[in-house]
Amino acid sequence: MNLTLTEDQREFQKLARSFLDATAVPHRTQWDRDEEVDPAIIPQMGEIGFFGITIPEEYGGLGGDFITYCVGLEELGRVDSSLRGIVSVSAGLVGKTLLAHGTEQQKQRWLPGIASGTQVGCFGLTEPDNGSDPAGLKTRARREGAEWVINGSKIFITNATIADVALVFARTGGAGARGLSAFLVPTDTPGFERSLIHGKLGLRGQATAEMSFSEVRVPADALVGEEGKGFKYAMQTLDKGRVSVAAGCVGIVQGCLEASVAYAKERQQFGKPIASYQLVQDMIAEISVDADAARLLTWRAAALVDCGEPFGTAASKAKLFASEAAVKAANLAIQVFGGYGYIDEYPVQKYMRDARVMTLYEGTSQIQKLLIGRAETGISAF
Ligand code: COS
Repeated sequence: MNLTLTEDQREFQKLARSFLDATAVPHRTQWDRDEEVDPAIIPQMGEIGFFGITIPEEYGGLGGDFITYCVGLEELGRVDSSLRGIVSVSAGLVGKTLLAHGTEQQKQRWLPGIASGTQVGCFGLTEPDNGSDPAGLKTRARREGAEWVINGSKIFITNATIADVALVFARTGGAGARGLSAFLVPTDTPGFERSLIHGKLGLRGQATAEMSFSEVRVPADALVGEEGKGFKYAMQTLDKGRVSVAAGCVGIVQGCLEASVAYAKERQQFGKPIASYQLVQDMIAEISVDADAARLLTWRAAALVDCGEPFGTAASKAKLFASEAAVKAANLAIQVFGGYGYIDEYPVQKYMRDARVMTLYEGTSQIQKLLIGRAETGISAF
């Protein structure tokens, strides 16, 4: 595994950083207050390549590798995790499931739009009663002639209100993991309602919503892959999703580091910059080591993806470590900033609020530990 970036990856990092510094940094506080990023930035991010990095050229993407994708997500996380989430869900969870299991027609229909950021996808797995345990989800799809008819509801769905298409997991068979199937449902299908969730602690610029399905009819060819394989597809996709969350968390840690260093060198107390105090350097050193450790775990998982080797446990380790590191780094950064860290003139309180969900979604820290524990012992504790 290469521990440094290639020339091309560095170029992409530079491009991503300068784009985000110019178009997102000046607005992220206002987007956070307004609970909405400017939707115009989504196709602009598409032009830079954030959505299309790992989508093959024949579907309008760049055909790049997973490490480059992680580099892009780190830069997004460094600036605004709401933007990172929009990309991770649309290009990642939806795009990657389609690439792996969609028909040629489904790929042609949706991937070019997703790759360019002119169309957005959302991933409908979580339900009000099923978060950590998606095998028990209750949304149903029944077959009627040439159609599937979907009934049920989903919650905490990133992108739901801005999405053109939802990848919906629904029960087509009996109880448990083998009874689930995946469907592509255009969001303008009659009976499909979405309602925005307000008042989130973080990720405020990103649309998070409930979705409900009342006799929603889709054609037979809306089924993705094979009937009864939906749980497996969701788990495979979430393995990659966890690497992408980890990459976004690396960005949060890096952002906390850069903000803390800059502030500590400028802020004077007792007649000298606070960066000259050992206890402040202690906090900066903690954040710095965590940034490197989280990045290396993330790149290791991404490198395994690129080599086509098993990466699920590496993904869980990266996601567990990086998400916990992001919460810790944001907390330390606020400590470095003192009272100024508590107001939104500076980014560190937003890092704290955005980081907090990272240990919850795409598998809680506890789920990651159980997956790592199962891989180590061969014994399932759930
Ligand atoms: N890749 C491919 N297949 C997988 C898989 C993976 N990562 N994980 C499980 N499967 C398969 C298993 O091989 C098994 O297949 P068979 O029925 O053919 O044997 C099937 O799926 C059931 O697996 P398992 O028994 O492990 O399922 P569980 O219900 O015990 O899964 C965990 C438990 C905790 C792993 C799972 O429910 C999970 O990851 N939960 C967290 C979900 C999550 O992240 N939610 C947040 C969503 S935010 S979008």
